Amino acid sequence: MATFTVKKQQTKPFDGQKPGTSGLRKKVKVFQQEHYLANFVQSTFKALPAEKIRGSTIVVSGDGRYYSEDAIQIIIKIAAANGVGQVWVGQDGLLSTPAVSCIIRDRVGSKGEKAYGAFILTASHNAGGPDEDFGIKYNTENGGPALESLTDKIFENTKNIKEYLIAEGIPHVDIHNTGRSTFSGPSGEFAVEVFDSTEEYVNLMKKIFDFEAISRLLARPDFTFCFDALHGVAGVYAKRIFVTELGAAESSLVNCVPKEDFGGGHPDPNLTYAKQLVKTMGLGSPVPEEIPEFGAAADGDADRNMILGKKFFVTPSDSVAIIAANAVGSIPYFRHGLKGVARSMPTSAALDVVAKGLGLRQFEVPTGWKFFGNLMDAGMCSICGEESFGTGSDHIREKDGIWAVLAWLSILAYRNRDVAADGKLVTVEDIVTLHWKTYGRHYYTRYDYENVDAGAAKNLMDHLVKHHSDLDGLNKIIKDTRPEVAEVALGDEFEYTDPVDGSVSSHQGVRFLFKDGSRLVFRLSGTGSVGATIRLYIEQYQSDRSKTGADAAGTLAPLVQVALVISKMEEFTGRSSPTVIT
Ligand code: G16
Repeated sequence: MATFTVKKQQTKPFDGQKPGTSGLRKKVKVFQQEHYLANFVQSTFKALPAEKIRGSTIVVSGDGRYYSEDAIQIIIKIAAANGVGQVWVGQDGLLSTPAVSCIIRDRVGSKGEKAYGAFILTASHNAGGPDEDFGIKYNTENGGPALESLTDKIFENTKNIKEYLIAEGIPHVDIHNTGRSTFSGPSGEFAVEVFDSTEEYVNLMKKIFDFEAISRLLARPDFTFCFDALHGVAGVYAKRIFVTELGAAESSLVNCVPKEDFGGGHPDPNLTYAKQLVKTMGLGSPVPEEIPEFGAAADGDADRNMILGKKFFVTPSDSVAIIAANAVGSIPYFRHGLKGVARSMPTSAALDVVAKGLGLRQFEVPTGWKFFGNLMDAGMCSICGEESFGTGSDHIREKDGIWAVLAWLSILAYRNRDVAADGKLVTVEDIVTLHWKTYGRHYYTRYDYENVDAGAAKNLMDHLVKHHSDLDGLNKIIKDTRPEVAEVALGDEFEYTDPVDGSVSSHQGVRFLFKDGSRLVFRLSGTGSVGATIRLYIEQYQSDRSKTGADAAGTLAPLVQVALVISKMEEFTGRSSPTVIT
């Protein structure tokens, strides 16, 4: 057994190591600076109780993006030096974000240990490669992202760090073959265990869903299926679940080999970046002759998802509402009912209408999956979702792309359980349009202005807040711009008081709530790595069941125009159009 010693390495603080909406995301070149990653990891260990770290098990893995293997080796050495007992690594360093959450909650090691926390190496949907992004985030014992109280402590530590602990004598650990390597250090044995990345997660999915029912759906000659992993880590799980377990054709999987640069693409499952899938599903041009009935994509770390039907896009806000409305009958895990539902503030209120209809508790939280964790731990919420293509449930404490696809396949399987009288398949579009007829429709779109000058973005937000103190003036501007748009009834900055621990999160987005229920929300993204990204969320509710089939872009055009005028978007940013529309 190799032995190691602990060295105190002198270092200096780096600016800007503040974790964003979901961890620290920067260009690879920033992370490659000597001591940069080590500083952040040491600052994290220092923010955690020493007695919990001593002898603990920590998971370290991610979406396999460029720099992951180097980062895993560094973290192993710092963990050993800080007294961690063992590090669990998914084979090849791969674990999706939802699989990490599952591993923390469910995996029991050979000696009966459970994981205490995890470093997830991902910048999610951001591009990868030597000139692109890397990221790291810490997840806690409940399997969810660290709460603000912890990330604030980590950030404080990064500002004062003078030294970190690192093990000397641990060689490069093989993370490509499963097995256990042990080392002897000053405080006893330290181990690195490399294990199959899919097993626990697949077992969990089998407990939640009726795999036989989904297999029967996939076997129908009139049901065709397509899944695009955008070269992210979802490919590993997709092969095992959709092909091996559920019998889908291998050819239904595209871009399912994980690549460290995501094949040069942007692993973001939306209408702009999932170009190949969008085309396959008949939403681009030219329209293919054969279009699958169901298409889905996931992002780099497989926590986001996009659901498409034949020539049909399901907005993420509708997706979570529809899953909630259909869960009890379609998904065995929910057969005893839902404890409640939750959405992030900018997500459309489609979920609220379902909650009201079903008599469920409903919560509106700030953007960031971490805010759902407390509700779930307290047994207050079963299903939640975000407009940013995140959907999930209390089976883990992260959003879950593969879970969302299985949820949709379950709903389709349930709706098609008996062959319809006319023999026709109930499609994704049928399910969504029926939902609108039952609950009304929230027309919804999001405009992103990416990589805007940070100062200009701040000035725009300050300008918007000023409108709050002069609603009469604001309503005059609106009337002059588009008289058909309703008046603003309330303007504020969203503030959330966590009903479980009472913590308060302020400045979580600038809101304009209109008298007819429409909403405009402006936020600065917390997940970019350069400059600022302004997000503009636009929503209009149509309760008249006969008017739910209109074109979304046309319906929302007046409200969009109002948003651009009241924000002076072009004046502040110099941008005449957004970089991404979803
Ligand atoms: C993260 C969070 C999500 C959040 C999203 C968007 O997702 O986990 O809860 O909705 O960022 O954040 P922003 O609007 O601040 O960019 P991911 O998939 O990037 O980890």
